[in-house]
Amino acid sequence: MDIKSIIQGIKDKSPRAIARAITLVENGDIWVDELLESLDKKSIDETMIFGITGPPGAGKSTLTGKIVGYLRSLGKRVGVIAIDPSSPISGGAIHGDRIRMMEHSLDGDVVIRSMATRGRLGGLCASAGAVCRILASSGCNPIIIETVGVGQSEIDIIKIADVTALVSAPGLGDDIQALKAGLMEVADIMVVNKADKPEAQMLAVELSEIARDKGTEVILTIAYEGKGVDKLYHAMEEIYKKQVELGTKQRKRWESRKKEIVDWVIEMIRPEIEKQVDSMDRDLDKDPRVVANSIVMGLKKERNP
Ligand SMILES: Nc1nc2c(ncn2[C@@H]2O[C@H](COP(=O)(O)OP(=O)(O)O)[C@@H](O)[C@H]2O)c(=O)[nH]1
Ligand SMILES: [Mg+2]
Repeated sequence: MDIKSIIQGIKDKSPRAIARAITLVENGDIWVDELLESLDKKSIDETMIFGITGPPGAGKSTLTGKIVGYLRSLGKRVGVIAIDPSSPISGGAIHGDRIRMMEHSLDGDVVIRSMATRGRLGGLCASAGAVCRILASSGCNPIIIETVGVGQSEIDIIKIADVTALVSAPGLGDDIQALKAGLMEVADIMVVNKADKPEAQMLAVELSEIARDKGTEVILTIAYEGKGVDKLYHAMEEIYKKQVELGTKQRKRWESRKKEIVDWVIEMIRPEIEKQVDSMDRDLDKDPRVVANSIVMGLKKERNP
């Protein structure tokens, strides 16, 4: 497939063209800039990007699957980006997530892409941004990004989203503490899933107290029964619309773009630096920070000789 037919294929919603385009982005192909520049700016601007995050086991994938089902019933074309947090060692792709998404796998209007973190989140954030724009250009609206939210670095990924739902559930133990500490800042909506369990009410009360100051809504769901899913979706859409009215959506997008630019620059420079460092022998007894500084000085000199 040549670049022209990939570009046309994205417009024509061809699954093969979309997959090829994403692979080009992930492999850093030389044609990628031409491809990304050709994308439909209006669609990119108008596509809603929703984030679903929270600790493992909270029910994010189940919820995402049900939201997709709901959106399909409304006739919408949906993109899903599932960030796989597994290490290269476990290699454990999101097998369970694939199964939960299976019912949508034959639906041409559900574009699902899993992305692995492979230990480097900067590169992933950059690629995920580009993947979002490809999906938006192929007519997906909304796009849902599902990611585990445990560390600060994972939180960065979810900042690509315009509106983020933080999913928790009873019985997850200490994860709730981490959730309170780190993830509250990115949550536009709090979801207490597994509302079929009696302890869910307590958790909802607890989270409502924390969420009250920010005015964040708390929504109860039973993901595997699809209960509360439409309510959650419409709450996210409402927040998006409000953000558009207030101009906060655009501001958020610019911030996210700035971050993506930095991530891309680092990704692009990284191989050259790695090559330099790899071929190094005599400086290895020096302090690593000192060596790093001399490499950076060298880069600056190259630019302003
Ligand atoms: N009791 C109960 N279990 C649920 C509910 N939603 C999901 N689960 C189960 O919780 C487990 C984790 O779900 P999953 O969607 O993989 O969570 P994720 O790790 O956050 O993506 C699975 O076994 C689901 O079947 C719910 O509403 N109630
Ligand atoms: Mg999952």
